[in-house]
Amino acid sequence: MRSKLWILITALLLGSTMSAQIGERRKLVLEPKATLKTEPAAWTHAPMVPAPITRKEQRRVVVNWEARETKAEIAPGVIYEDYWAFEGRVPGPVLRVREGDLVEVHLTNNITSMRNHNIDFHFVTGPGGGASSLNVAPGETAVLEARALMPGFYMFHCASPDIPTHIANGMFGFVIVEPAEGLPAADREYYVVQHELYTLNGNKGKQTFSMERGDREDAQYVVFNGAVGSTMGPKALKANLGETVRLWVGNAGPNYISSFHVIGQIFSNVYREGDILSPPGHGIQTTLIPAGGSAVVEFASSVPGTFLLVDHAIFRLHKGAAASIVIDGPKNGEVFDPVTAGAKAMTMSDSDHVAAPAAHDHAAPSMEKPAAPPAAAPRKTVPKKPAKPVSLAYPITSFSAASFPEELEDLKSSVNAMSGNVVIKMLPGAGNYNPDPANSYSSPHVTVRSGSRVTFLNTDDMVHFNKDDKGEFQTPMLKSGMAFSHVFSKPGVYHYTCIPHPWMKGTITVVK
Ligand SMILES: [Cu+2]
Repeated sequence: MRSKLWILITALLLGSTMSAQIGERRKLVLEPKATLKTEPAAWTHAPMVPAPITRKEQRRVVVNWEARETKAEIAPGVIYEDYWAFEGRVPGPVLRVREGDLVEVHLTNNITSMRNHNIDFHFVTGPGGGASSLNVAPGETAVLEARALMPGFYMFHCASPDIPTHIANGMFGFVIVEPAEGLPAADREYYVVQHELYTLNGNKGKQTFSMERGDREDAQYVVFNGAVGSTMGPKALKANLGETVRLWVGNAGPNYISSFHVIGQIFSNVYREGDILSPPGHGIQTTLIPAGGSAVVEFASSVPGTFLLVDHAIFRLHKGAAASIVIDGPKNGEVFDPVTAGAKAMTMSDSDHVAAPAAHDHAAPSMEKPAAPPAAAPRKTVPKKPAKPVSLAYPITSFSAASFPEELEDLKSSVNAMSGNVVIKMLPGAGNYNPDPANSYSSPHVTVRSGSRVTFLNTDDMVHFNKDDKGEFQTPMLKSGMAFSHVFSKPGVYHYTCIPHPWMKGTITVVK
């Protein structure tokens, strides 16, 4: 009797140990297919995300997608001729379903395609993730029904041979499978996908896929949402101060792991690898996203500004791996206070290059503010004469013509005039990587007559200094609001670049 009891206790203990090791299995009772109501599936193009699902029952959701071989501008002036896309865009759509839903996918391959295409859905339990069932020749349509069994944020991609080529050329998208109980609310949700492109070279014009570069894992471009600069400037993501921003971040690869980071933000929640069932990690600066995987990150900014989304394998910035989010709202000096407003950046200043007056927002010094160094600590070096007597730098406190120093009257002149003087503005945001010089300078390429004065005027909030390839001129460090002029006497083509920001390139052509 007693031994039987012990066997029972041991069995119970073993049983509990086993279930602990296995972990909690999620219970999902599937409603029979025949009883499910049917509705069109909710999907969007990047960077938008379909609204959260509020219904409480399983449905049959119908997706009608088309695979098409197309082309797109992947960087300024670079037309990629091998963009193969779901629903005409790279990345492909993000679909949002609920756990237990039956997803009915109709995939049509456009009649103009040159290849077969299909879809391997990572959310699908079944051979190939459905790829062989959905394999379609040009002009064909195939249908797959598959259940969303496990909540998560899943990639899908074409798995038609050669699989790497089809992924590299843009055939991917993502699926959100919401848990039956839903997700915590977020004020803003966006869909961002990183992937890299293997082109023959970085030249403008037509580009095609390079298998050799793909094999070497030597990408020419690393992009967010399909193209360099696709999610910057006027197309940046937007949110207000204090709003919870949830980014559904996919990494389509095909090769690179992403070290995803938002400069100037800390993720309050990270659902690593798209695991939205486990409690998220907190206080995370950078999260790894595997190729063919995802992460869901959240933050609520307590200060306004423009924040860059990057892959912190940071040289990829040069390949285009940047997007931005603009947080709108009033300044919050309690959290972030640029006390010296950039005055420290003038370490290379000399008496010819006077700093613009520091912008001071503060009526009274705060307790935390360190005492200002005496006389703003200008370096007491021997004032250097400008290398060329015709080159001068000026502080400009306002861009209104009335306040320009006499020598800068020419700022009013039109840009790129064949005769006379021109002004080249360093544009706001020029310090953020962008391969198109038109985003760095108001007129990156100018032609002037010999004897003309060319003025660089920094309207960006970062420091820039330019230099040409012939040793003709070098600007000092130009703070925001400062200008520098040089009179060109020798005809020639002067290629110039900003020393700290090498993508800021331009030419000054001087003719007789
Ligand atoms: Cu394909």
